[in-house]
Amino acid sequence: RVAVWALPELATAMAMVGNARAGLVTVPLNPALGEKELAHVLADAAPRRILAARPAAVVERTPGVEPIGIGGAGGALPVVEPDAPLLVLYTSGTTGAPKGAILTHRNAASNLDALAEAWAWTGSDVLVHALPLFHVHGLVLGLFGSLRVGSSLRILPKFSPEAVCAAFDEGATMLFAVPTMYHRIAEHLEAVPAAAGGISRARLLVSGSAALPVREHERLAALLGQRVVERYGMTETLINCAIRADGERRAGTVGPALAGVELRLVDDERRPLDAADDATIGEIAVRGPNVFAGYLNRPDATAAVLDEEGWFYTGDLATRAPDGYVRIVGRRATDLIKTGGYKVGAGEVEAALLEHPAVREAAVAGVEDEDLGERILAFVVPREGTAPEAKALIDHVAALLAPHKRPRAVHLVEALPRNAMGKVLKKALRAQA
Ligand code: MCA
Ligand code: AMP
Repeated sequence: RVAVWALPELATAMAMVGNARAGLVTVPLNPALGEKELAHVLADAAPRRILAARPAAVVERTPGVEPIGIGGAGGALPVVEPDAPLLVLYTSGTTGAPKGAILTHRNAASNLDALAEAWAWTGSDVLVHALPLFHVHGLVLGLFGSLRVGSSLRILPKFSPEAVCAAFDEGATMLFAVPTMYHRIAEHLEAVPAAAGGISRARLLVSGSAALPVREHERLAALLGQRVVERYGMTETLINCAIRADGERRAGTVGPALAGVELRLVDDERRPLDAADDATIGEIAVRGPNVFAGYLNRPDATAAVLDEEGWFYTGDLATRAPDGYVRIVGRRATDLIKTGGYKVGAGEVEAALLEHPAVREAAVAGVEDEDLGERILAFVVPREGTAPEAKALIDHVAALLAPHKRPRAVHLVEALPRNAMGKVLKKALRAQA
């Protein structure tokens, strides 16, 4: 395994492609990762090298493994087996530190070929995205997808609606973005209607990583004169469902299962539900060449989500229409938060807060947010004689984990509401917020 300091730069793409061709496994590192999370990833993945565009700038952050620069080198390439690992991508769970999902060459190749077919994605496309290169959306779909299909790619190092619109004025044809980005694009187009010229002629605008609310769909359709298509995926499974370029663009749905992906709804005992009535709710289970090879060093966690027949249990709750269109209605774990398209476990933020000397107890919950989908809130019982400032606690989490995991607000409380078993009542906290 070789880690790559995943700055949005050409050198990062070179390093990851080079690793893949050489049969090495890339562990992308979010350059904004806090010290605690970075230490966890380095200890868990134990990379032999860290490749960085500017190694001198990160050497102090990676004790134990010296970062080295990225450069060209010749040499014969080995034959890489399809089931060889390609990536280890860290993803949050409800409790504990993030787990490394192992994705293989076959996972990526099969999924990208199915997506290219569904979206009529070809070498004449110019894809634009401003997504980070350390998660599936920006890395596998955006970067590897463009390279596999042969389309051009414009990576915007920092998202802004202006930069996205400018890319379309200059000939981009496709956009991959999270709902927060679409929300900000809509705000921008309402303020500056003339900016819609290029983007309204886009061939395909794709949203994913979190639900795009129906009202946002309609608002975008009115502003752009075309509908955004949604697709649904997960780090462990890549993309499971997608609305096709030539399919019906039904707001609030993520389309049918992608070619090659078997999908079913199951009940609480994981028994298949036959219903395809757009009403019966079950957990989504998937099977196919898209399903990952397991979590690194975590056979227990792998066994909890992947059964012996190869079915992966997503934790997402959905209905299915007679024509196979899937509508996601919620998720099983209330302690998983999706904010700006990033998955954050409430438990990891609580653990980080508890490391602050002024924190006696902490509870974290996600509440609905127009821009981020969900906003992270923290409820803290301070230690006696202390009155920690919200900003200090927020910065503490940003420094230990990553800025996107920081609470957006902290409420100091005298006690946390608990049930008879002593479990914190997150619903009561949300209501209080
Ligand atoms: C603010 N900042 C701070 C602090 N407060 N930094 C340190 N400490 C603090 N206390 C900084 C942030 O680092 C950032 O800096 C800036 O202030 C703005 O912060 P924020 O508001 O958090 O960011 P944003 O600009 O609002 O980001 C919105 C975003 C982002 C661009 C939509 O959330 C994003 O890129 N989301 C994509 C997530 C994604 O790719 N998910 C895919 C997962 P600076 O601006 O300098 O950085 S894969 C997946 O889910 C599956 C497979 C799927 O289906 O796709
Ligand atoms: P991650 O662990 O970051 O890979 O996030 C995967 C999760 O994001 C899924 O399990 C879903 O809960 C959510 N997700 C991804 N795409 C969509 C979508 N189009 N609609 C609703 N939820 C989505």
